[in-house]
Formats: sequence, structure tokens, C-alpha cells
Amino acid sequence: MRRFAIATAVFCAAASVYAADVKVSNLSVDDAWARTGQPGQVSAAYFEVKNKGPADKIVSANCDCAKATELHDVKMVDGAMKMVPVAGMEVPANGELKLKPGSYHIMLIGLNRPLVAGETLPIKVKFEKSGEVTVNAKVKDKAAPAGH
Ligand SMILES: [Cu+2]
Repeated sequence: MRRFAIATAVFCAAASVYAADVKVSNLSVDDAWARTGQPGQVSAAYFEVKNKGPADKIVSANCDCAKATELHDVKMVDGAMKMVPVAGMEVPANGELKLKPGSYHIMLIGLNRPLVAGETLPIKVKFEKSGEVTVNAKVKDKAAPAGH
């Protein structure tokens, strides 16, 4: 079983070489990944958006894998790191937006199925101006820091 898992991981790594980064309008999305998780649990997804044009904004995200998909940030509240839902994530003009642990993330709430390391998880991300794209996040087994 363990050998099978390793073989699968190698195959997926090879496949991702030609899985081109998602591009839409002036935006490109790179390095998308999500945490492993079990049904009923939460997970989070992260990626980078590079922008060669005017400012844009992520206004929503959706994944079939979870009951709810929310946009979250992590803030210091009363001395503790807490996740807070946000209405949008700004992508600056000719700049970049990084979703990463301890900062902005896509929150996957109430997983419908296990997220297994090595699989590719499609997440629909909607930009205010550039429209909706499907980001293929690589599922990775990484420990969650406090507050994601
Ligand atoms: Cu969160």
C-alpha cells in the first residue's frame, strides 16, 4: 500500500510539469495547493496570483469537495491568531496576491470526501473583473500552523 502511494505521488509530480499555470486576462495563478483532510473536517487552499494589468479582486471561490467554501484571512484578535471571513482579496495592479498559511486562504468547510496527498483538487475562483477560473490545487500533507 505504501509503495502504491509513493508511485502515485511520483506520477502526479510528473503530470504537474505540463499542467500549465492558469491564466485569465492579465492574471496568472501559480503554486496552488491544499491540505489533506478527512470527511467532515476543514481544509484550506493557497495559491499566488500575479497581475500584469489593472487591479482585480477575488470575490468568491467554490469547491465541490466541501459544503462551504469561504475566503478567509488570519488576524490577531485579543492576542490570538484567528481566522476571519473576508468579502474579497485584492489583487494589486501590476502586483501579486499571495495566499499562504497564516494569511489569506481559501477555506474548505465540511469536506464531502477525503482529500488525499498527491491528488489534484479543482477549485473555482471568481475574480471581479477577469471572471471565473478553475485552479487545480495539489493536495499536500502539511501540518496546519495555528489559525491555518
Ligand atoms: Cu480559514
